[in-house]
Amino acid sequence: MLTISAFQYVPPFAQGVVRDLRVRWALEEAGEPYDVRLIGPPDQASPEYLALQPFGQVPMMQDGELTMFESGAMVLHIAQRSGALFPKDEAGRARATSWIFAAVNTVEVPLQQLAAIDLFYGAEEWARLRRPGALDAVHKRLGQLAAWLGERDYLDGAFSAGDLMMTTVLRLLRHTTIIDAYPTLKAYQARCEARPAFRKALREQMAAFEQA
Ligand SMILES: N[C@@H](CCC(=O)N[C@@H](CS)C(=O)NCC(=O)O)C(=O)O
Repeated sequence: MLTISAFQYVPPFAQGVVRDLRVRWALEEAGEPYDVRLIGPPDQASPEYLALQPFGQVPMMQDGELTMFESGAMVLHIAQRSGALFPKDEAGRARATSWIFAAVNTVEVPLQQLAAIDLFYGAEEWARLRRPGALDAVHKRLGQLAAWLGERDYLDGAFSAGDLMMTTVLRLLRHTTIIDAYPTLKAYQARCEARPAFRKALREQMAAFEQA
């Protein structure tokens, strides 16, 4: 059976946003069962794990002979072969791929920078000085995303892997109320997170932390 890696434990601020959530969600949407290999810091630094995930991060995914890293690549892989998360037509699939990359490359970067300032470096002087600029960068991207979304329910037609990735990226702001300034984005995030596959993926990630 397909296996993904996830952390045995993370502090509460990270619970529910660790990036294996994306892959779990995609697998739930695709109806693919999976095993989870729970790891901790010693595993991350081990030669055995580094041979599977070059950066010692989670998630890693093993599917038969295939080993993958990078959550965006995994979600794309699952979407391509299941059909559950991708439109049927070639152009629609290409556009959904654009949204996967937009989520991880264009939107996640500023949101992650703000989250790091707030959650890891809040007490540092440089973080206090940098935060206004980082916040502006977040508002710029959210404003553009909200403008694109308009009155649509999803980014491009029906729910796709692009929406899945974008929703998990928006979750990086959950320690703030920033999303409240964008009611359509907030409703979009809630709409995607209401999907049974998301609820199940989140429950599964949290279950490991509760056990730990
Ligand atoms: N671009 C990678 C990022 C993975 C990542 O940042 N994973 C975090 C958990 S959410 C991690 O393993 N952090 C520990 C580390 O970087 O050492 C992906 O999307 O898979």
